[in-house]
Amino acid sequence: MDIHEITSLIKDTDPEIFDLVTKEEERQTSQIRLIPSENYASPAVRAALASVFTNKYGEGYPGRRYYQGQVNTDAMENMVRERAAKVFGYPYANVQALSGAPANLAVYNAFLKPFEGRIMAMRLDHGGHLTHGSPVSVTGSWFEFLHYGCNENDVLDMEEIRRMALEFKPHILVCGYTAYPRTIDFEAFGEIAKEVGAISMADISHIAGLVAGGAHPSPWPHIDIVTFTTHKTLRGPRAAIILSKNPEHAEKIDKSVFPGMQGGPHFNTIAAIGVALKEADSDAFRAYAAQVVKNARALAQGLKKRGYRILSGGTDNHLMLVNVRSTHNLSGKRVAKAMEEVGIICNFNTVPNASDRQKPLNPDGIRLGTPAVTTRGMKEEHMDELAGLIDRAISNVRAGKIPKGESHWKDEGLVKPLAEDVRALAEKFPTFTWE
Ligand code: DSN
Repeated sequence: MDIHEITSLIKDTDPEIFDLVTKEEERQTSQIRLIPSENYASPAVRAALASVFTNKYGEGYPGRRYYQGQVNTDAMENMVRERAAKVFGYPYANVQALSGAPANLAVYNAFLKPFEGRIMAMRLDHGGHLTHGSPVSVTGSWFEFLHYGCNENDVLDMEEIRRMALEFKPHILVCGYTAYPRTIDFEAFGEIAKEVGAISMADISHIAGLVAGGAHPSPWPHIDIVTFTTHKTLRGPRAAIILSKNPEHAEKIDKSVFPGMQGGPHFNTIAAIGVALKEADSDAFRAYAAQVVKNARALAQGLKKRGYRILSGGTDNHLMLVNVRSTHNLSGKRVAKAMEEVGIICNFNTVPNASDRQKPLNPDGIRLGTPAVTTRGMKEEHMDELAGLIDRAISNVRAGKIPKGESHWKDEGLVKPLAEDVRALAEKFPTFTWE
């Protein structure tokens, strides 16, 4: 039985959900997905999610559960922890956090008391994350945050970060971002943390697959605690891993995840993490990770030569930010919506050094990434073709206020042929291609 047959089991029981699953599969196949935090999990990962492990409860950790019947779950969770440790080179791994936000909160909760802890992290509108102390996240109200940002060249200034850390004296210094296109200097972050007596933490959710595949430097041995989601470049299920270097930290983190923040682990998801880690520990995955970066560089280059402003001038990883307000007088939101109409899916995003019109829901930029298209087998030459398609879409979007009921396209006649060309490129690359 293949994954499509498993999906078809939904049909008789629940035709409405089956219909939406089928439509979503068609959408993911026919459109070009450039959201850098999305990917295509393999059929094996998806099959593990659908496995009998979903039927089992098991609060606690292997060998220390509150339920009987753990012979297979204990063996499986231990195996997944060992795989995580092997792939990332850290001795301790917690694989129970349900996703990235609870993983980050679990780390803060492991080491700090609410209303007493000081944390330093990147500001959200420069590429941080909600859980890095945004005022709308509990992290921002439970802990005192100081935020650093990018300099006028859209990159991190390690001297400035060091100066801020010496003054603020954080208990935890966070690096790792959701919208930063450049290599993170984990060694420099680790040294600053040591100098100020902080725990260093890296949220490598976006680049976990690149680290696993050797396409981005590893946080090991510079960073104390590493958190990441497993579904982005790592191409696993929607879940998270927390790595640590020393046994005291590992014990505190385990206690903070359970019983501190969660009940029973999702064993089917943990099994799927295991499958993803096994896939990641392969030459095929290392080639994939390298290709993700090559493709991102080629896409950035293709857009640059067509006159687009790529923040920081390019990319070292899987993503790029494009400031469309500065070149086309368009908001990122209008561009992202226009691109969706022709089948290219990205997300609008705040950018550093923005105009004074930038707001979170109406930012100056869009964020593009290559993990999903690379899984489909696209290479550098297709990135140039894609840049051309993106340019045809953006060049046809009207700037300024559009009267109600009027199209946001300059020429509506150009939309259908463009959508057909996007679909034709997408359909040349079936999903789940491995090479
Ligand atoms: N910040 C989200 C993203 O990068 O898409 C994930 O939490």
